[in-house]
Amino acid sequence: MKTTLMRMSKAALQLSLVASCLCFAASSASGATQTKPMSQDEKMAWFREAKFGLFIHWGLYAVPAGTWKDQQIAGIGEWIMNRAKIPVKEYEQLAGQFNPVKFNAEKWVQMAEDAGMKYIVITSKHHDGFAMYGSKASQYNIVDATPFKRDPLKELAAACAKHNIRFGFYYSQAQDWHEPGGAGNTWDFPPDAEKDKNGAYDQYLRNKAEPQVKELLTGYGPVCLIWFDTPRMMNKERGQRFIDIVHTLQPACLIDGRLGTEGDYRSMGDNAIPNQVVHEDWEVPATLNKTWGYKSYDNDWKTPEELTFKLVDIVSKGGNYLLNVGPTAEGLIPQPSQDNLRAVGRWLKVNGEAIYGAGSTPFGEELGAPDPTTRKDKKGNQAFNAKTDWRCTTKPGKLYIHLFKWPSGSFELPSIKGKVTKAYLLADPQKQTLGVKQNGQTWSITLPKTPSDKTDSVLVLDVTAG
Ligand code: JFZ
Repeated sequence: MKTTLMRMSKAALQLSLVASCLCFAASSASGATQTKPMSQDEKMAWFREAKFGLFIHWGLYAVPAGTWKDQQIAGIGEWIMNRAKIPVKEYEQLAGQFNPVKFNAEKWVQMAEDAGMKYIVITSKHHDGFAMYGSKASQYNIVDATPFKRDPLKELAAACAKHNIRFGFYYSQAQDWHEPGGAGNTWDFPPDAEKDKNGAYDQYLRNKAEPQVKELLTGYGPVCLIWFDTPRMMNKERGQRFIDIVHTLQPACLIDGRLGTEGDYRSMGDNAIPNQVVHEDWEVPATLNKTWGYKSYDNDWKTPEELTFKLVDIVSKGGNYLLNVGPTAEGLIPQPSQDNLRAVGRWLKVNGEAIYGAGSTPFGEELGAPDPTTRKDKKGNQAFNAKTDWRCTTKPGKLYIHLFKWPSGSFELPSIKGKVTKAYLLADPQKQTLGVKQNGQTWSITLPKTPSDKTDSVLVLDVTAG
């Protein structure tokens, strides 16, 4: 070791010290040591604690904002190139108009923090193929192709590090409508099946997608996860190449459930909250209105009450909520998005103990039940009659009963094996004990007349193991 050190030039030595510090920083952030590989539980620990993340869909599609040549284009905003079948040469012109001078990484991250969100996932490249960071692998990127010239992902990475919020990237690995070999663009280029067979798709993967994922994993500090999506033509071997890149460069980085081959957790369908508890790691990506990328005329906002219910509902079923904003081409997060998220954050400030790191419900009857008839839901599955009066989240020795409908007089707890030793409202700074009556294995908790929160009053029950 000594001789090797001596043989190294001063510059090389400095470089290697920097490299080892970076490596240590990256792994210590997630609790691993360099010698012992992380267990899956260690790797998932932050995700299981976090529960609530901010998704950001931001790209050139924010410029047309849902309207192309005076026509409002139906569907989600970031799909406008595809829905309006805009030729690559025309869509590329948007880059020259993209100058989000009001973008302020600090403000975005502060908003996520105010909302009580613990991680941020931003589109580094969506299906339109435009990289929202300074990429060496493709000139079609925000630094080289827009008047803005800045790398917002660098600025966000720094702000996240400062605020102790984890940072990850959405990356569209398969669909790339800008490249002849990428999947999805059949209006400028041949059908996908042809690209698959003639090698164009693999060429795109090797020359653009794989190098770009490497860039994202080397230039932006610790990356908490990569959110791959729509795995068209992603077979096991192609998926494995991405897995190898992630594992080699940042072993602690999680892979979502849409790579096309197994990831670290399950990604549910968009806005699709399961009816029952799911006993594995999972996440629901969801919108605040009806679009991911900004659309100027989509004002169909979910209310703070709905968002709080969905967050609690998801946590009570064992999952994470990744909730999206679509910033404008000026670089601003729409005000209703900010207001509604901050309202959820105010509830979390008081009630976060019942969310962060909390586990799923031990009950289930409060979630609802399958419809007894043969009625089908919109997706053709057996209809489910959801109930919304209350939900339950848990921690060792604690049941958190989320009361969305305040019962008059008392709350009746379904059968449990253990004993309730104390009951109080989470919003009560004095933790004043509420009356508890046992009737066999069920329990009745006496409640005050008025709820402690107009949306979700959390009743805490200290319980002994049965
Ligand atoms: C995708 C993207 O195409 C879309 O633009 C957005 O980024 C969203 C988060 O993900 O679309 C999907 C992918 C999967 C499902 C639905 C929409 N799904 O499994 O239900």
